[in-house]
Amino acid sequence: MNNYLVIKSEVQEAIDNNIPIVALESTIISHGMPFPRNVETALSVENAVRKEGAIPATIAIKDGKCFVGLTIDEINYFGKEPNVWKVSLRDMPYVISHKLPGATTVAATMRIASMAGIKIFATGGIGGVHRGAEMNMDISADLTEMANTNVAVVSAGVKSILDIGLTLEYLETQGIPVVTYGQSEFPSFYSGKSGFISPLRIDTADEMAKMLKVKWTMGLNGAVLIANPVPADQEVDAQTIETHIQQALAAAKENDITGKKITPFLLKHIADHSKGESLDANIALIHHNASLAAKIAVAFEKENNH
Ligand code: PSU
Ligand code: MN
Repeated sequence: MNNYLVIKSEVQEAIDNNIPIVALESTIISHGMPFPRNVETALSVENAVRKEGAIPATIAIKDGKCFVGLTIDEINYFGKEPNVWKVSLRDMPYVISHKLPGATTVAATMRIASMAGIKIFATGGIGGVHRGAEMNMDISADLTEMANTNVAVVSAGVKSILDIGLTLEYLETQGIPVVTYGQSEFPSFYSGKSGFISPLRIDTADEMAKMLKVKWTMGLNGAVLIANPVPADQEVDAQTIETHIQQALAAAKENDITGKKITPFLLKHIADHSKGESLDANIALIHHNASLAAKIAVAFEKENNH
């Protein structure tokens, strides 16, 4: 396995010395945001992790290897290069054996983070059960990966391009604890509200760390999905977003967009049609999630090593 992992020296040093680490994904850079804001965001999100006392490890695939921790040049490359694959679990062996450049989704990032021994991961939004899944069977591998891999995922909840209710049901079936930070309602990415009560609520990073320790010490394998509501002053009005989502879904149908292309297509459509406010909210909430993930990583390290 080590033949396929390249761990940046700063990250390796952190692993060796029990310094908290936060994994970050790269699909958001290559397929989730336009250049140059994708690169600016990837770099400033790394700084948000550092500010809380943890080391960032952005993960991507290149030259037949999984990179854990990227240089500024590499982040620039994944932000600019037009032919980067969106790599979920099923794409990993092909992209690696063909030495293609690949940006990793939540599922693939979790798996690679876990191979490197990293337990805490921050992202913007996860994949989930799509609207109409009872017909199209479109359920993200992010969810099945969370059932198996011991990495805590901090996100801003589930975007309403997905079916939030079905996604919560699926997470329950897979035995994945869903914990909202600091409020009782489960958030929906652009908005702190969703209309769904969160299955669990925790108000401090210390309590999150304690719960992670119990889960994994007991051999209860899999992720914890930690939902961190977008800061109130960055929320996008739910009705406005719903209108954009309806239009994006209609455009996807018209253009026959399905499979792995659908999530990036919907995100781009919404960003292009919302005068940038959805992109601003997206960037704000990723910083917010990275900070919380770093606080949890610091608390988790204390829980385990003191
Ligand atoms: N949702 C977002 N932003 C994203 C993604 C999802 O709000 O960037 C990306 C993540 O990388 C996630 C992936 O893991 O899309 C899910 O894709 P799919 O539904 O094809 O599994
Ligand atoms: Mn899908």
